[in-house]
Amino acid sequence: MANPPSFYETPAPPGLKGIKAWLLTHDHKRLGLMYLWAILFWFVIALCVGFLLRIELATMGPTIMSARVYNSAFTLHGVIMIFLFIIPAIPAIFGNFFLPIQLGTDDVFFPRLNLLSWYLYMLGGMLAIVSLFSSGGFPDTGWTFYVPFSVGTKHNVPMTVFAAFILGMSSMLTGLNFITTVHRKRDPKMGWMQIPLFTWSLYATAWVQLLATPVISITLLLVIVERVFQVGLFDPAKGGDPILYQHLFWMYSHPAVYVMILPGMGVISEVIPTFSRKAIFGYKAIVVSSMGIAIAGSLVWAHHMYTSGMSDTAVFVFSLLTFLVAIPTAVKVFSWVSTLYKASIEMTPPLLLSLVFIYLFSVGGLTGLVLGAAGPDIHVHDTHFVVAHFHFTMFGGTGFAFFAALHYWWPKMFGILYNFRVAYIATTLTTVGFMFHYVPMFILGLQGMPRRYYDYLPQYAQGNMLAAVGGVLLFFGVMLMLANLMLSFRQRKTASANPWGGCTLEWTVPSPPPLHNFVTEPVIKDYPYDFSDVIAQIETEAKVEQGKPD
Ligand SMILES: [Cu+2]
Repeated sequence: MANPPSFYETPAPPGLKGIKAWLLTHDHKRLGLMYLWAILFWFVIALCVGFLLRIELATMGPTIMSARVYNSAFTLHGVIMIFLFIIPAIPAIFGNFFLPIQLGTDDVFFPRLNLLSWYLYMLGGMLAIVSLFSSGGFPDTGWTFYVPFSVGTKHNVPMTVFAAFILGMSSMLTGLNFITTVHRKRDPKMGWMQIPLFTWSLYATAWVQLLATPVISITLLLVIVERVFQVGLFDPAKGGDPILYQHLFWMYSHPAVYVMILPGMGVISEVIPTFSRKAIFGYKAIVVSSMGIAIAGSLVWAHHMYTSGMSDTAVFVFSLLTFLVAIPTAVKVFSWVSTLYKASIEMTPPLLLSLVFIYLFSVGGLTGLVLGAAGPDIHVHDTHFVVAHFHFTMFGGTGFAFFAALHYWWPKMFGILYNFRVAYIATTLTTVGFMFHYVPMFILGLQGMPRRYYDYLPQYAQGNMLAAVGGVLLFFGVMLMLANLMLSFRQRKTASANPWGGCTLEWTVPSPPPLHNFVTEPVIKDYPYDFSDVIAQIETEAKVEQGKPD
C-alpha cells in the first residue's frame, strides 16, 4: 500500500501550484484545512492566556501579572475563545470539509464567497493582534465590551471591536453559503429527512449566524461611533442608555451560544450511532429540536440581565422561556443515551470524547437552569458560578465536541490514523483536569467570589489553589492531545476509506477525498443512519478471518 499523501498533498485545484493552490483555492476541503490551522493557532494562544490567568489566581495578591494586565488578559482570553475559536471552529473547519460531501455534492454553492469568508476571518485575527500592540493596549472590558466603561477606557476598544465586526461578517457569509448549499446543491435524490444530523445542525446554526449576527455587528459599530463622535447613545452622562447596549449585545450573544453548541451537538449525533452500530434514536426529534433550539434560543437573551433592571413580568417571561429551551436540548441528550442503550458499542477515542461531552454538557445545561431562575441567578450573577457554568457548556460542550470531531474525521481529512493509547491518556487527563478546575468555581461562586476580580478574600484561597492544580492538568492534557494528532503526520499510519464503519457519505469516498469528492455516483440511503450494509460487511470480514465460507 503506497504511503498516504500528507495534508499538503490534498488535491490542488487545477492550474494552481504551491502557496497559490492554497491562498487562491475555491475547494471547500482546502478551506476547511486552512481554517483548521488558523483556528488551532488561536485556540492554543487563548488556552495559554487562560492558563496564565489561572496561575495568577492560584494565590492571593499579585502572582505573575499586574491588575491592569490581568484585566486585558481575561478580555483577550474571552475575545479569542469566543470570536476566533468557538464560533467558527466546528462550522468553518468540519462544516466546510464535510457538509458538501454529506450532501453528495462537490462543493458549497458560493466557492469564491467561501474563500472571502476565510480572508475576513484572517483579517479579523490580524486586527485583534494589532490592537494587542497598539496604543492603549488590548481592551480591559471583558469580551462583552459593556458600556459605559468600554466608551471611557483608554485601552484600544475600537480596533478590537472592529475585529469582532469583521469576524461577524465571515460568520454570516459562511452561514449564507451553507443554507444555499443545503437548498440548492444537495444530491437531488436526497430528501430533507435523508440529510445527516451534522449537516442539519449546521443548517440550523447558519440561520442564527445569518439573522442574529447583524445585531451585534451594528451594536459594535455603535460603540465605535459613541467613542469617536461622543453621540450619547449608550453613555448616561450624555443622555444615553447603557441597558439598551446590554439588550442589543445579548440579542446576538445568547443565540450565539447556539451557534457555538449546535454544531457540536451535530458531531455527537454522528459519532454515537457510528460506534453503537445502531440507527440513531429519534432522528426526526433531533432535527426538530435543532430548529427548535435555533428559534426558541432567540427569545431568552434578557436572562443575562435580571440584575440590570426590568419589570418582574419581564423577568418571569424570560425565565420561563429559558426553561423552555432546555426541552429540545434534553431531547438530544435522551436520544444519544437511548442510541447507546443495548448497542454493540465499540470504544474509540472519538466515542470516549463524546461520552465526556454528554456528561459535561449536561452539568452545564442543568446549572443553566439554576441561572435561568431569577432567584438563584440574582445571588450568583457575575460570580465564578457563572464562569464555571459557561465553561461546562462551552468548553465541556463545544470544546470536547471539537476534540471528538478532530479524532473522528482526522483519518478522513488526512488519510492517516493516530495513536489511540495516547489519545485515551490525553482525554482522561483533560477530563480530570477539567473537573478539578471548574467544579471548585461553582462553590466559590456560591460563596460569593465575583468574576473578573484580580484578587480575592482569604476564604477563597483553598478553592482557587485546587482550581489551579486542575488547570495545570487540563492544560497539559489538551497539549498532549494536540501533540498526538500532530505526531500522526510523522507516524503516517494509513487509514482506510472507512476505518470506523460509518455510514454517512464521507465514509464512502477515499481518505483523503479526491478533488471533486465522489469518484462514483453517491448512493443516497432511504435513512441516513442505516448500518445494515456496514454490519453485513463486518460479519463477512469476521467470517473470512475465521476461515469460514462466506
Ligand atoms: Cu444566555
